[in-house]
Amino acid sequence: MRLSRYFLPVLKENPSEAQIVSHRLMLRAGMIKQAAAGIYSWLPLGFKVLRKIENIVHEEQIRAGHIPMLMPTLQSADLWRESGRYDDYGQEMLRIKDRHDRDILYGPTNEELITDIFRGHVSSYKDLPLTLYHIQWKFRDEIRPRFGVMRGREFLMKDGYNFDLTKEDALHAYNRHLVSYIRTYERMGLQAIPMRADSGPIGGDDTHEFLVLADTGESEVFYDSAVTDIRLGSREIDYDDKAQCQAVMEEFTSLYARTDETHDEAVFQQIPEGRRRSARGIEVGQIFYFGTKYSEPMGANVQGPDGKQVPVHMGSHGIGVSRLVGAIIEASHDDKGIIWPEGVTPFHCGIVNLKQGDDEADAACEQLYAALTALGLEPLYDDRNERAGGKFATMDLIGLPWRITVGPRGLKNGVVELTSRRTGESEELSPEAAVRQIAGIYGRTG
Ligand code: 5CA
Repeated sequence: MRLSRYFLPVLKENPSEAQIVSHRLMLRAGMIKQAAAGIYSWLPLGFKVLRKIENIVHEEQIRAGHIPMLMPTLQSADLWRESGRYDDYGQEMLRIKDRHDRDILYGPTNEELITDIFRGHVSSYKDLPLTLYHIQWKFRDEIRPRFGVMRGREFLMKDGYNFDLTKEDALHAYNRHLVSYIRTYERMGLQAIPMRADSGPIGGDDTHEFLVLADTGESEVFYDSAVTDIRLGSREIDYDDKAQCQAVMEEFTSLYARTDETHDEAVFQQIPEGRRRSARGIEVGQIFYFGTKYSEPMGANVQGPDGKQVPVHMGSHGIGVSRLVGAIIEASHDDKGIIWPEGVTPFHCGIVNLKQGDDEADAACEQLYAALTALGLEPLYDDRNERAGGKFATMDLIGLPWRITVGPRGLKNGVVELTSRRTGESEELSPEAAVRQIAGIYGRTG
């Protein structure tokens, strides 16, 4: 993409309505624009990051054996009456009447709808286990939408639902989700710690929230500092291997880590004093096991091996896809702007032409652009007639992890400059070597 043809409405001034850094930077970098309270348009740069996050979520869900699909945003109230949640859900649910005076609602979550799909099509234990998921917009009429996409009213969520014959199988699904979620967050450059939490309106006893530690987080959390040393890394996971998934789950959840809802001061005090931490965190996901809470009232039964009808054991599992954009920025920025982790960056690198209109500089930039594109990479080429300072400031603000700077002086010596956004360190090297280095960073080979 060439910046002269792109739509990147960056703001020079700090928007006054933004209270936290991610909201401020998303507005300044031209990623989002508020459409109404808690409702946002995703401008091209923001949309690109959102799609990258979605893709990682899809890849890791499919790797774990879960099946993608798509359910609508609008749902019939009748299904929610069956589960008993239509009256329970309260004012967070946006209720609408259609022209025939029928009650519909904008889905805040999908337990009822997926259970209806399941009961309409599955009748035997032989079709289990089954985990279906989708990535779809949700609406919750939050009392206080705030912090931009972090607490929106309309927000994008990945929600998945497992159907199993037994509690034991359903707990394997729980563990599978826990492991796949950690892997998902690590690919985005995030450490999200699973913490024991409260299940709220979804229900059930077993639930973990995934929290990214950040001072601006809305949740109060308590944990043993040793929990922050655990990483999944590049280990091989066999998602069909119950024992392995359980072992990883236990590794990540045995140390004390809880949100304030489940915090137990007496247990907390047993941790060695130097390791006791209380902090704030951003909730980027939550997993639940709730057994037959929906299958029983809604009649989602299967025939078991003994011929008897039994309600299926279920759980649901959510990732805050749009909230993650803000969470990543909270975890990765400096006073100049965003610093994207390579896994989610909207463009792989920037190309800054210090002297637009100079034949040699223009030609060198075009060649870099073509070489990177040929490797399947997406560079953002700042080809505007702007001062170098302005170009650097834009690149720093939008946070591409790598920048190649091209100018007549360097080209005389056959070099361009490759700069890391994270460290600020620069290196002079030939254009070909710069392309090779960037290709290596993103695992592309020519
Ligand atoms: N049905 C279950 C799991 S699919 C469910 O709805 N879980 S949830 O309520 O915990 O939501 C899942 C994730 O969505 C949360 O962890 C959070 O990251 C994100 N989320 C929830 N509410 C909002 C909101 N108002 N704005 C942005 N993200 C939100």
